[in-house]
Amino acid sequence: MQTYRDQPHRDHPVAAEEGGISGADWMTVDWSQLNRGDIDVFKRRLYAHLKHRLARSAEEASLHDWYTALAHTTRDLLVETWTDSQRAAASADAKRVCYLSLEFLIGRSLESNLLAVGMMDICHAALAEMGLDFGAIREQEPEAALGNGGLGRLAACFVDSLATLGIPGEGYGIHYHHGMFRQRIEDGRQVEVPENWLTYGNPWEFKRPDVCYPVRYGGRVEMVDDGEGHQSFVWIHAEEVLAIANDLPVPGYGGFGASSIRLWSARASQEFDLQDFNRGDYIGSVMAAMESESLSKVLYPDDSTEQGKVLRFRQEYFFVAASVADILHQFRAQSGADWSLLPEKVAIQLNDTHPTIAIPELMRLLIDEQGLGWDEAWEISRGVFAYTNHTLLPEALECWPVALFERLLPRHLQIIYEINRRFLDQVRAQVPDDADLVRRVSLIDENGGRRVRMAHLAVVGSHCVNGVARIHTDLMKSGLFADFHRLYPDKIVNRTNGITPRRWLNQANRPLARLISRHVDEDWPVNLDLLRALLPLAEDAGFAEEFRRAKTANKERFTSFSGRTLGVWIDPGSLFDVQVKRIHEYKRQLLNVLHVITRYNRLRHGLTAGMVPRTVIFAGKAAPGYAAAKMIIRLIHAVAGVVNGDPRTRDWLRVVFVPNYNVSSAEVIIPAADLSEQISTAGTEASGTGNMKLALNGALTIGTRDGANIEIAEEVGEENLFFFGLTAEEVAACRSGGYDPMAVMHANPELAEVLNMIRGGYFSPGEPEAFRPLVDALLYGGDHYLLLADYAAYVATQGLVDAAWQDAAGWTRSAITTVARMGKFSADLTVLDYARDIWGVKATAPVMQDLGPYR
Ligand code: 26V
Repeated sequence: MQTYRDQPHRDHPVAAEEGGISGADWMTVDWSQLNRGDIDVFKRRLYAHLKHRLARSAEEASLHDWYTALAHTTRDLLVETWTDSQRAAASADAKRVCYLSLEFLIGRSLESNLLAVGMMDICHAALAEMGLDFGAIREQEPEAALGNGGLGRLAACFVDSLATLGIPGEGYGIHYHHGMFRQRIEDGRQVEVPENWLTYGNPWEFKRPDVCYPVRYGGRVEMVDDGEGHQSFVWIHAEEVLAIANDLPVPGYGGFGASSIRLWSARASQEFDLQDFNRGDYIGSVMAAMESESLSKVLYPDDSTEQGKVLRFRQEYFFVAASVADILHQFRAQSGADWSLLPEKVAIQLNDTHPTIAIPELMRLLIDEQGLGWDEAWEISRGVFAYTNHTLLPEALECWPVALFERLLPRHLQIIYEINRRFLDQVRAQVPDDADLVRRVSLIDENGGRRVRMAHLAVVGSHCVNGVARIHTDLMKSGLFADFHRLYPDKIVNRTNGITPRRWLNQANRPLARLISRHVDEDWPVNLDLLRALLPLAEDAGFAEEFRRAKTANKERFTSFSGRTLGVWIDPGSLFDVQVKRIHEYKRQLLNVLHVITRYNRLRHGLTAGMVPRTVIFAGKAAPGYAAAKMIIRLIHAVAGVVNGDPRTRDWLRVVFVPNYNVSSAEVIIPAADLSEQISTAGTEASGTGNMKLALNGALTIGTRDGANIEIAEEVGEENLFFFGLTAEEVAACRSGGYDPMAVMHANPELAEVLNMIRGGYFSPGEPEAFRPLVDALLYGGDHYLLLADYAAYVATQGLVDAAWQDAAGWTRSAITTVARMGKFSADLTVLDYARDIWGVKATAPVMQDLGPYR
């Protein structure tokens, strides 16, 4: 069997030109072995871009100019593999997957692309000879922050895996002009600032003005009778916008495969908006054009409700209509017009319900434009679509008002009604005399204003529905989708999330990656299970020492980052206790704060026995309209102010909030973590992926039995992490069994003291009431996420963490064991599982035929 290493490394243009090192492996290569010719060609290309693209000399060039030139030099290196792999997929006539996602949280691309094409060492050598600092140049790249958090980052990891595995397919999304807002902290409060990642252009993308589709809205539907009893429907639209493609190449690791992300930007449709619609009203027509272009202007933050967000609804249809049109266009070019073959050639994955309108859109195109009958169109459509659910929280489930559909997508509403009519007939036939079941599963929610339940449409219109961790999938079956599970017992399956080891270990954690590569088969970034070879080394004192040194190097890097950017001094010898994720009540950052204050009180009262110095690190954004989350950020800053300023405690306890959490800061924070906080109320975090990133970087987890934490524990062993608190079943029982948070407080004097301090203004002396609503929500608002119920267990378990930390050798043994056993969470394996059973597509990269014990 051929493996990755048996293959000659793909020739890069650089190497081909000079006949140089075509097989350079940046991980193991000795710098003295680098080919002189390759370094020189790299330099020449860099200068050429600087001169011809930017019209700058080396003397004049700013760091940003160097970044742009370097990005173009790198892009040249990956473009050949990219176009080759697209051509190969087309000529093989292979089935491909289209991953539809409103979010792709890509982060920066320079370093990951250089690593993927195996040119990092050449680049370092060239820059060093030119007197340039790669680290400083890298910092010039703005983040492609086209996502909110885990869901968007998952999409980016999956495309990375598609590329590395050589699976034909790509991502489809929106080319937002403004990505995720930047978070600034002023007076301890979050302030949102618009993000402008495109100010200087994006050197990675290829604009495709020729790949362009009209997207229509509004108007009315007319029925046409052909006189022979055959009726059809014509949608007379009122508005039109153009969707223009922008392609981002995504190179696979090792230079074999490649994938892409096609992002649509909105352009006004000239003839419609500027001539017919607004004839004679020049200013008005330009305004109308601006309005249509606003469609791709900004990413919506995960806010508390989607209700009434007309622009968001328009965005969803905009990218879906363009993507489905593009998919059909490519199918037709490749396979002709036998639409029954569509499911053999294309799989469309719906990343959450955001792209669910693709189901009625495909039905509309097949029936209204291609003349297929309903049954045939429905069979094709169900064969193509699969849906991933990412949350059980009721407030996050999309329900769009019927009135909005009537106004903007009248034909789609008709089709949804027809899907619903046929589906409910089938339900009545399958389960007679259960009117309540019909009400519960209907695609239309009739309570209050009528609304379309997008999740129900996604379930009915897909051949497969998946959850993102085992417990989440089980809860989908027993809770949110229980009725559907009874109706379609085989439809709901689990696909536990994964992360790309390329970015999250090989790139982000160079000290550990280098150490691993010295002891483990160098293919580990494409076969993460190879890390199991580290297991015997967990007992090796010499290796443990090197492992600790790698961790210390990462902690020092974080310390200098936080010193530089925040002016906060931290002791790299202290235990780095890290909670980085979106701020949300269900994730319970507030529970972490309750522990910090408890610890602070013990220190103030001289109860230091068994305690170790800790630095508690937070980072995360709150949705702009989410008052409680914003107040939690303010509280963290207030507590940090008191704790960090207290000479009695400052050597024992520090609190740091890193502003503007994003992919790039995650790459610095995560490798530095000793302890990973995964403390959501059991049953609320669908999976989590930060939990995987932190464990893969050698942090031990303190967490609840929630999401993927459960499967992480199964892999690394419960003895190597710290579980605490109520299980999902106990949470359900507690909520329905007269939970009394006030009684919990009265029974625990330490907890009472903490709550009184927050409530009484101890951390906000100038504004004593500032944080009262947070405590009142716990004591009088029912404490929906059961912070007080889990408090005592959490604090006690944090004590166990201190004790474990004092046994440095034991801690390191657990950390090494954790890293060694995280192979299951490579996104490659997750994507292969989707590919095999849900998409029916095949990987072509040779390395992935050898997958170790998992496959
Ligand atoms: C959105 C909203 C918006 C309204 C306020 C409440 C709320 C709560 C959660 C969400 C997130 C919805 C979808 C999502 O991002 N899910 C995340 O998906 C990740 C990838 O599968 C997974 O690891 C996270 O556990 C899950 O929260």
